[in-house]
Amino acid sequence: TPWEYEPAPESPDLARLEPSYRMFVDGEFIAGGGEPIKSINPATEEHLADVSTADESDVDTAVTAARTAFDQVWSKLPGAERAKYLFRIARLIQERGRELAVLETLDNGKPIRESRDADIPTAAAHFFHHAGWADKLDHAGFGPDPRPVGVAGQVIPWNFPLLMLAWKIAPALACGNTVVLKPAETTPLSALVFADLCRQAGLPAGVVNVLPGAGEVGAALVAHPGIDKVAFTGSTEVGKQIQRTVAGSGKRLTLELGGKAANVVFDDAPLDQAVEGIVNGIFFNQGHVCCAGSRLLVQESVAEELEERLRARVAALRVGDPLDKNTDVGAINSAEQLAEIRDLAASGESEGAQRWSSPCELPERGFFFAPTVFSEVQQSMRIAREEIFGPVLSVLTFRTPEEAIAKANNTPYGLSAGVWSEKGSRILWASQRLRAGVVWANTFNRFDPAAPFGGYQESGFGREGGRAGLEAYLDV
Ligand code: TXE
Repeated sequence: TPWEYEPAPESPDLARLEPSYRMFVDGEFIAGGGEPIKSINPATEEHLADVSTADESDVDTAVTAARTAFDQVWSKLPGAERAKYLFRIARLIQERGRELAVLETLDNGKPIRESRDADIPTAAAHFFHHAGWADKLDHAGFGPDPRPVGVAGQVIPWNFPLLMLAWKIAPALACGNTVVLKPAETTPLSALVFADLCRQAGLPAGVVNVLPGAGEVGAALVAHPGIDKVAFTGSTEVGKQIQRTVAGSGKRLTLELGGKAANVVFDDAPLDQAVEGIVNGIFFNQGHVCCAGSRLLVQESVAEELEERLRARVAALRVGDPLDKNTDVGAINSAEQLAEIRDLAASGESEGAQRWSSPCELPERGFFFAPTVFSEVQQSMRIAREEIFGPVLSVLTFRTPEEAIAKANNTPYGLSAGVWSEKGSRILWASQRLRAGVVWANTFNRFDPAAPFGGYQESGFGREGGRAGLEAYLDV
């Protein structure tokens, strides 16, 4: 593929960590008026860098810069010219892939193998994919004279900092919009290196602005009257608040929120392959994944066998130093998130589910949680209903395919699902009945920039990726 690149090194020096980082507005790195963030490494609790944050007046300055860049430069460029910048950005993500991968791992806690092989290359792939759209919008059937919406205010979470940025910024720029982006407070660093990379690509000033800060900065951005389109990925609770804020304002909105995906294993499934998919589904990125397969639904006749193989596999996962390229499960991103995971796991025990945790040894410092599997889970339990956003799997069983579908759909969410079976007819039957934006068959957590991603119900609305993803950034 065009986005392969050399592996990242193990040395943290290559992250080129600066002692302090400033926000990026109108093509310049400037100090913000907010209280600086002390960014820490969740795997060691060591201080990584100080990060300047925005206040309300900085939000205003950034939105004004984005508006000027939109009116005077970016919306006037032919699509083929915008494409060149997107290609350049994609290439620079590859070229600076080692630096970005190490930085992402330091700031987020995810294993270097994942940032190196998944986050960074997929972010580059997103820019390549959208570069290809920029000069074809007139011919892609969007309707007459498709035009950019204007200035996009984008708020992203901490689980895939650079990748979520790519999902948001690449389609916005391809369609001719300009952007003010707020990264999550615990993971602002890769977004600021990305800003540097935009400068390196010669992107005109004001086209991309990055404002680090806490939720209030996001709230001020979303509410700013100069924003035409809001894109948010994060918790369902904040998504609902944002929906109320923008109601009646005429702003366009897309929301990508939480999930509680069912991974459904039928009795004819290839069990070893399913075990790999279940492990990937819930332990990839420490389970900090909105589409994580957090509910395993397994047909009763194979449940015992599957659970036995699953525990043996989970016990072999290497948990610990995220910079070690052999690590499978890294650090939980923050002390707050760790406390939430512990709380939900404790509720599982007190509500009567059987808890099994991997006998792995956890590092003494840093935020770690042993991969955990709950069996004998009932649908009414919190661990079966609430998003845990951590390395915790809830196992439920079913007897008939109809019961599997009913249980899988018994959730207020609807982001993703998995089906495991040797029978194509059964997979099609199930995928037509599962109420989820993405259904994976005999695999899990596979992403492609050409495939639209997004959910139903409380998982939000709107799609990111592919042609459907561009609709959010175009007026016809
Ligand atoms: O999310 P928040 P948090 C879920 C997951 C997790 C829980 C809490 O279950 O345990 O949410 O995580 C910004 N207006 N997901 O607290 O607060 C915030 O600064 C505008 C699922 O981290 O939603 C950050 O940049 N913005 C999810 C971003 O919103 C606001 C990924 C997300 O933070 C804001 C993350 C406000 N009022 C968490 N308040 C997924 N879908 O993948 C906060 N923010």
